[in-house]
Amino acid sequence: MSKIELLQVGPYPEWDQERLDAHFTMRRYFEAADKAAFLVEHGANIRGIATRGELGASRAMIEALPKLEVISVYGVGFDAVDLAAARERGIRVTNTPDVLTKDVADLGVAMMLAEARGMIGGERWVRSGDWAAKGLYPLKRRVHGRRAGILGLGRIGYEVAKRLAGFDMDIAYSDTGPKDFARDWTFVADPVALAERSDFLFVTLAASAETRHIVGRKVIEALGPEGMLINISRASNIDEGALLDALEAGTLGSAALDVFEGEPNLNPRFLALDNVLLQPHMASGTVETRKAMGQLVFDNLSAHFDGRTLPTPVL
Ligand code: 8YV
Repeated sequence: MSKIELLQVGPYPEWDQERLDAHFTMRRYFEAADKAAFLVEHGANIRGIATRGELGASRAMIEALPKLEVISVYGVGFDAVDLAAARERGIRVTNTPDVLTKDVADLGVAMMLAEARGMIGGERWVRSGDWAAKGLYPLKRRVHGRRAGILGLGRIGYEVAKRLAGFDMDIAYSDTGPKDFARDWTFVADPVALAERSDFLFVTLAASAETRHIVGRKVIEALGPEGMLINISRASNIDEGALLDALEAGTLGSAALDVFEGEPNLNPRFLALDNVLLQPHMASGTVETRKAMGQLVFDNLSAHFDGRTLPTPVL
C-alpha cells in the first residue's frame, strides 16, 4: 500500500524526519524553489500538513489541498494556522502543549537575568581584553526582590511566576480574571496598570487576533525608562514599532526578545541597539523538549490516520 502523503512546511531534526519518512511520504514544501508550482504538483494527494509553530498553514495553502484532513503543529502556538479555513472544512488541528512549558519559562527567566546583569556585555568585556585594559565592568541593576508582571498567566506564565517567586520578587499578573491557583500573586486586570507596577514585564500570552499589539505604546510607556520587557510568546503581541521607538529614545529601559516580526529577518533597528537582548526563537529549543514535541507531532498524525483519539487536539 502506498504511504499517506503529507506536506512538510519546515525542517525537523533528523530523528523526527526519519520517523516521519518511515511512515509517510513527506513532500518538503520548505525546499521547493517555486512553492505555488509545488502545491500544484503534489496538492491533489496530500492528506496532512506537518508544520512548525511559527510557520503554521495559511488559508491559501489549506485551499490548495483538497484532500487535507489534519494539520499537526510542532509548537504550542497555533496562531499561524488559519483556523477558520480549517474549521470550514472540518480539518483537524493539533499542537504540542505542556512538553515545552518549562523550557520556555527557563529561557524567559534566563533572558531577564542576562539582560539585567549585563552578562552578554560582561562576556565581551572579558574576551575583548577590556577587563585588563579598562578595569571593572559597569555596575548593573539587581533582579531579586523587584517587581515582576506576567501578562498572561497560562501554563508558561505560571511557570515563569513560580521561578520568579524563587527570586523573592513581588509578582502580579493580568489575565481574563483572577486565578484560584495564584493567590500569592496580585491580579491586575489592565495591562497598562500591570506595566506601571512592574520592573520586569513578561509577555506569556497565547497570540490571537484579540491580543495583537496588546503591548502597545501605553504599556511600554508605563513600564518606563527603568523597566524591562521580556517576550517569549509571539511578536504580534507587541507593537514592534512602538517598542523600537521607546528603546531608541530610552523611554523604555530594555527588552529581551525571543520572537520578532518577519523572523528570522528582523528589523535592522534592533541590531543598532545595546539595550536589547536578541534570541533566535529558541525558548523551546532543548534536545529533550524538541524530541517530545516531535513525538507528539507524529503521535497526532498517526492517531488521526489510524482513527484513534488525537492526543493533543486544538480543533
Ligand atoms: C516553535 C513555538 O514552534 O511552541 C511554539 O509555539 O513558537 C516554538 O516552540 C519552535 O521553534 C518550533 O518551530
